[in-house]
Amino acid sequence: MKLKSLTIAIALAATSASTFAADKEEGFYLGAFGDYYDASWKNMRAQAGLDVNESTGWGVEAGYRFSDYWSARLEYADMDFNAFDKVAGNRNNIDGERYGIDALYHLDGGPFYGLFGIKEMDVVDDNTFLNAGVGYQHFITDGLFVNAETSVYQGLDKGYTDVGAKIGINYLFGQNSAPVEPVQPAPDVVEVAVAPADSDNDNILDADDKCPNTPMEDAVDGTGCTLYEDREVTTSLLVTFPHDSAEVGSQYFTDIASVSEFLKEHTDTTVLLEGHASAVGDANYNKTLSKKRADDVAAELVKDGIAEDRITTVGLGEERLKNTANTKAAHAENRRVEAHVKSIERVKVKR
Ligand SMILES: [Ca+2]
Ligand SMILES: [Ca+2]
Repeated sequence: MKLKSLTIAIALAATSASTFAADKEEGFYLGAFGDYYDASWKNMRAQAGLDVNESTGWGVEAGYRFSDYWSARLEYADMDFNAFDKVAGNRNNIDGERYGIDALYHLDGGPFYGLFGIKEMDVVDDNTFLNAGVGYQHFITDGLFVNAETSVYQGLDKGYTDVGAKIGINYLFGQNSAPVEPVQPAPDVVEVAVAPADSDNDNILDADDKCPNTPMEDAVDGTGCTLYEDREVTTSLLVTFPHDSAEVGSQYFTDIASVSEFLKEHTDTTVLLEGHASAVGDANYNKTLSKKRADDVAAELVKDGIAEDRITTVGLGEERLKNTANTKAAHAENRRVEAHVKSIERVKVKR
């Protein structure tokens, strides 16, 4: 039952929530332990009729930790076997000793370890054993640690196969007790693949687009900006007059107002008003009359708010007859003021 208790103790130690103080520095250690050994040696030859059973005891060990992974130790155990003398028919205790050497391998440098060793056991007579086992260490401070382990022992001289267990307390010398700065893990950089955006859908990616938010209907250039083209825009005016008159009929005011609008819209333009007369009458008189007709139309433009310096008037008299026939209709056609205004507009190219 003692073995069972020790096995439970090992299991408890192994499931301890405490973590092993990792990265132990190399160093010398000393320990003491409680020992249990389950022998079932029947009729020992050195003393016929003697059965040797389990032992409890204590021991000491001295070891050296070479690295995170490897330790070696010397062990001495003072054992106290329970024996039954079948000849005398009585039970008694028999002292024993165990001493030897073990090598320990610490899994991942952590709290669990495997061990193997060779032992000499002196109970009634000497026997040599090879042993192998597993154990667990728990560091209470940088140096102080407890451990629990169990081993299987195989006798080399006789066919004994036994099981033993130990619980110990130890001190590992030479540990640096300075607190170790926790190393903060570098934050993970999350790389998200993003399709290149074309926010205004003009087929020029945002990275190359110098004009964001281009209207959908506009054609764009290679930099994503609206394309423009030059377009000629024109307006014209024809005002006719009664015979020998320079008075502008009110029916033309709307046409004149639309020319004014054009001039206001295209501020870089000027207007040339050409006054004409029919061939009826004196040519010089007609020239003066035609000039007066042009000036009167100009006055209407000025009334509309057009600056005088944008207006030029010329009287061409009967020099450029529109209709050379000598009829009443032809004469009426020739009594006129003409204007043609053109401008270049920059207009958007549509997609
Ligand atoms: Ca774009
Ligand atoms: Ca754009």
